[in-house]
Amino acid sequence: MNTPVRRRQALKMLGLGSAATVFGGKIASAMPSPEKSAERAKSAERAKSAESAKSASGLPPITIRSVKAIGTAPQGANLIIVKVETSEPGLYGLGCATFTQRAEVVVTAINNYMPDFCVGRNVDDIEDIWQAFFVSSYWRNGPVLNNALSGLNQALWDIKGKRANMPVYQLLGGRARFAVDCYAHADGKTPEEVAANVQKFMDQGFRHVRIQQGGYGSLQLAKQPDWRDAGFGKPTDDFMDAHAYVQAVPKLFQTVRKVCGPDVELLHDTHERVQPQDMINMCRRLEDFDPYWIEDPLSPENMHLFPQLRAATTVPFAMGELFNNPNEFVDYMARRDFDYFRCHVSQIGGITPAIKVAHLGEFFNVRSGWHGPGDVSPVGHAAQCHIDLNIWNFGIQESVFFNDATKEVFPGTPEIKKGYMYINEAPGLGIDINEKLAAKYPINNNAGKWTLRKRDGTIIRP
Ligand code: GCO
Ligand code: MG
Repeated sequence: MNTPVRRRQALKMLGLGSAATVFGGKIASAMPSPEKSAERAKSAERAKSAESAKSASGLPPITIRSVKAIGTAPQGANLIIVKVETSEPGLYGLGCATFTQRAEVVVTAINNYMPDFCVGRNVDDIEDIWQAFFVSSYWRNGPVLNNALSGLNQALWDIKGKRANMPVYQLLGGRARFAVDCYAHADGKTPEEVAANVQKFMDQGFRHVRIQQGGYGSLQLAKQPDWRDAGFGKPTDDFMDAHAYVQAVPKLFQTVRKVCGPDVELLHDTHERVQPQDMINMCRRLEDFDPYWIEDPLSPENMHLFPQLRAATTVPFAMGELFNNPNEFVDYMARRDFDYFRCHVSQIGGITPAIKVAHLGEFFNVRSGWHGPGDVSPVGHAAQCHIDLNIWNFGIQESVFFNDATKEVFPGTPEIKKGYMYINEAPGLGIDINEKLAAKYPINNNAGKWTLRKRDGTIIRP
């Protein structure tokens, strides 16, 4: 005779899940097969980890639903943006993947390879996704794949900020300053013209100004391109006279200091175009003009000469917009061979590696000077602004004036006021893209003008 067993008592007694089986009276037959119980255990494990994942962040796991590249050139320079859409309707992230000289190759890397790699992955696992994609091609550390990875990485940080309902700099640890001090670019055919432009930026509130006379290497000073007369190379190739340039830079600094005074911080970019020994001589002649930094004094191929250069002069150095991978700069930072790292954030793979570079720099008193001209998109500028607000060893940020068309394509583009760059307090990176408007400015695939020659036609690292 079946005495009615109190339900809770029965469950305790049997320690089994489903009450239904008990009351059916058929206990023996209910025992699941070993496979079935293994299967049940596994899905219980998955559910438990999902459950624990959820409970840990308190937010349901969200996965990547799609990844695509958006190319646009509202100001002439090719800009590449990665858009990551998620399993949560309306939640997406943006990231900068701008390698302006080979933009279409980055688009291919993103559109043809990232969906297969990314779709279904948990958007929260930023570090894991970075490490996994970094080696997913086996051959790694190049400008194309690093830029693609950067776009994905910055987009995931954007998503995490939106999910946490806070700006990315807060996720990084909050502000270390109220705004991002930045430098402007003054150029001109003559030192006097450059000095006048420096004065204009000082009047706008800039405390740091980069001075160049006729762009990199002062090409207007170069006379008699014998290679061109000899029919060597392409007529469109550029011609530089390094001797004339090395003579001109100290005169440029002298004139600007005389006109603009001792207080304005003056930066100069030699763009790796001068032989190391000439660089030493030129820097020695600049010491009296107290430059804030001399940038890319050596090419990445000549990094081994940095200790010699460093020992020969007191001017501060900024290095690194051409760096791809850490091996190119870790030892030099550790030896304090330069004072500012100039990485192009998307070239090294995004916010995740950039934060690591910055933290490494803190221990060796090397400060930031992220690369930030017109071939870093407004999304990239926003991303590095979040980093600049947070890191202690911030140095200075390169700025660019985005035109109205660009600001329309990218609502939330960082603003510049009195020499400071400001991002908004919106969650994530605080910037968006108008894809319809972006399509109005298609990218182009010309190979760019980076062929520079000496008088005899020898190629100069540009
Ligand atoms: C800088 C850089 C740039 C690069 C350009 C290459 O200091 O801003 O040297 O001007 O030449 O970004 O595309
Ligand atoms: Mg530079």
